[in-house]
Amino acid sequence: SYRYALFDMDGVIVDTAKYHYEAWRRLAEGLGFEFTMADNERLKGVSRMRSLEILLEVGNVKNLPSDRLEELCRMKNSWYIDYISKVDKREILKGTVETLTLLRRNGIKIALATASKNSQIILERLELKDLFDAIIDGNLVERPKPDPEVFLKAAEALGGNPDECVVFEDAYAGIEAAKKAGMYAVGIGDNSNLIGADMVIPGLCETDQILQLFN
Ligand code: B16
Ligand code: MG
Repeated sequence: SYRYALFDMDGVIVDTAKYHYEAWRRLAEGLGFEFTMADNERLKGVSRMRSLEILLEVGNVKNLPSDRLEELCRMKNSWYIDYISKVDKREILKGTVETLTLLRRNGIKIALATASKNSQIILERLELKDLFDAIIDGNLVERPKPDPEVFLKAAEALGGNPDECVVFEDAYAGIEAAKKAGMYAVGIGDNSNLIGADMVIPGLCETDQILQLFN
């Protein structure tokens, strides 16, 4: 049975997607095109540079030199950090603290497994750090989701085998990564976006259903 729980961050434990969107929208506006909320769906779970590539595709902006791409990523991130440096506990998604606390009480080891390079500041602001036995974020992985690296590293940090791990993910790229890692994948959100998940639930507020997986 399952002994380890791996949680994605953005969209699973905290509602940061809107800040990512606001920063990308601002960048697109500066470049002279519109970037909609529907376009933004494609960026979920995807690395910062890959997100920029998708955004530029939407705006039909081509052939920028790599130093310009780096500069645009830096601009986006500095706005994003401005936004998240003000977040507080109200932005923790419903059920997160209860579910993680109960899992811990049942002896389940817990890791954060996120593509974000900003996990430290977010966990500090939300005072969630103590709920995790290991934190693997975008600073520690080379290959972004859908590559399984982030989840394999998280399992290793907890001392578990992939087939003992359950992954909680809101992005299609993350579900793909979890399945490639050989783990059980729980999709968070809407069924239609999360093809391939072993189970889909609306959020971590489904505490009973989640705990059952570990019995
Ligand atoms: P950063 P997750 C992902 O976090 C986000 O879903 C994605 O939109 C973002 O581009 C990526 O982190 C990188 O984040 O720019 O903060 O390094 O869902 O894997 O927790
Ligand atoms: Mg996510």
